[in-house]
Amino acid sequence: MAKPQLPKDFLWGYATASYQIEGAPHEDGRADSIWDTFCRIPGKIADGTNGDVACDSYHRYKEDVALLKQLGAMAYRFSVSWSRVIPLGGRKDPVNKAGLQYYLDLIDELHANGIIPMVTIFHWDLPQALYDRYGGFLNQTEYVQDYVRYARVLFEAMGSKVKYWITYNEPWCSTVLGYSIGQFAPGHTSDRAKSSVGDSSTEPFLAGHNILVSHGAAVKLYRDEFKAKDGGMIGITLNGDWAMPWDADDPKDIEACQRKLEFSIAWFGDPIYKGTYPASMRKQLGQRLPEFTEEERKLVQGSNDFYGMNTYCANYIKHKPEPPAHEDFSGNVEILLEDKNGTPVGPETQSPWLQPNPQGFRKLIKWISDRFDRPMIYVTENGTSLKGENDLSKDQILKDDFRAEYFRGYVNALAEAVTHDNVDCKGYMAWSLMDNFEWAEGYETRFGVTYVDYAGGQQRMPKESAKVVAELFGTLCKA
Ligand code: GCO
Repeated sequence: MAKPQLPKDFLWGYATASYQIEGAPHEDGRADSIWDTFCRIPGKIADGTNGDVACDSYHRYKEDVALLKQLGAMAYRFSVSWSRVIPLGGRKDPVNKAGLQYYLDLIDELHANGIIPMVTIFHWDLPQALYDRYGGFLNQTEYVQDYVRYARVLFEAMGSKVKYWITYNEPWCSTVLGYSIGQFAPGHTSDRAKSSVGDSSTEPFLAGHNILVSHGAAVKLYRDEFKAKDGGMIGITLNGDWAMPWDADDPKDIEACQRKLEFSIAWFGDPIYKGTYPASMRKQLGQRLPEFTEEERKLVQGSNDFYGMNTYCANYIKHKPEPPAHEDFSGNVEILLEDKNGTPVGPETQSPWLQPNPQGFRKLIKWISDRFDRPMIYVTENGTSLKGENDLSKDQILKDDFRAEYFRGYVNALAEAVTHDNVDCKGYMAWSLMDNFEWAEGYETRFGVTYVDYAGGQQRMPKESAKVVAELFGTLCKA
């Protein structure tokens, strides 16, 4: 059997997101995003923190780029804060030149250091004004136009310098966690929101539908007006983790795994690659799942130049008795960390939902490749926290065995998938360049290959995993 390897021109690097690293929430004209306001609600963030300072990357972007260079990264995936660029968000609201300039400077700094930018247009931080005005994602007429205008501002300003565009990061999180159970901003649960149009069992699907249409509309704009001259690519990033049957001998658990993958990944992937929602979702949700009009379908189907894949772990999946609960978002399954015999998915980490399982990664990327007819894939996030990292000594943190081992497992599994499973993967962005604000989990949970000393002057110190990632790609990318 051929030795696992990756293409010579394989693009590897690191990912971050604006609200998780930038800080400076009100500097140079930036207005609140839904995450700024969400963090002010007592009890929403585990340690009561917020992104007001985070890694201070608004002021330290040159240091961040120097760090990327030091780590040998070829590419950097970052996101733009919409409310920095258009503080009030809407299509008639003014563009904030200073906010836009921050990203232009960052991109220039990356190019000056030979690092390729990959820009995420939206990574969860919706301008608060758009949620207040019309409920954000819930109002298709308003939202799609506002999003497309925001995308236009970025394409016009940065298009000649950016070859990789991602319309959305993980719409599943924005919809289910943000518009149903209230775990993520805007913490929308229909009973407390003025702007509700349904209830918390329908609104996530409506929000998801409108996100898909706005993605399609932005891709159309890019293809019509920018792609030929700028020569870039555009796609969406979807999240989902591998599903393994709780009882490997029970056909119902095996079927439940497929449903789980469909309710997370194919919910957004099928409309883009096949023009419809998955049959399992239509069956379970009936009229609560919107239908695509012909016009919407034309925008959405075929709208990916590449598939952005985020994944972290695997789960055991057990079927639940019929009928599904009304407020079910997972395909009527139970998500477990041990199988029937008590075998865990993998070792525990600091994140309750994350137990590493590298072979699950290989199976998942193959599942995605098969389901969507072998799309070009970029892994846009993959990484791990580790249990109790905050309580370790600096030396132990930098030694970083656990995370190093995670990347060995996952990157080798990726090379196996590319070499043996006919998967077309062209790049990999590890999450994350540095420790940062981990959303509802605050700063207790660290995901960086670089330690950030928040209290000690924001010093950045590369951990062992950063070295291991560079070595892995150095060895594997030789084809
Ligand atoms: C995600 C987020 C990241 C998280 C990471 C670890 O896309 O889920 O992009 O922002 O920090 O996944 O939980």
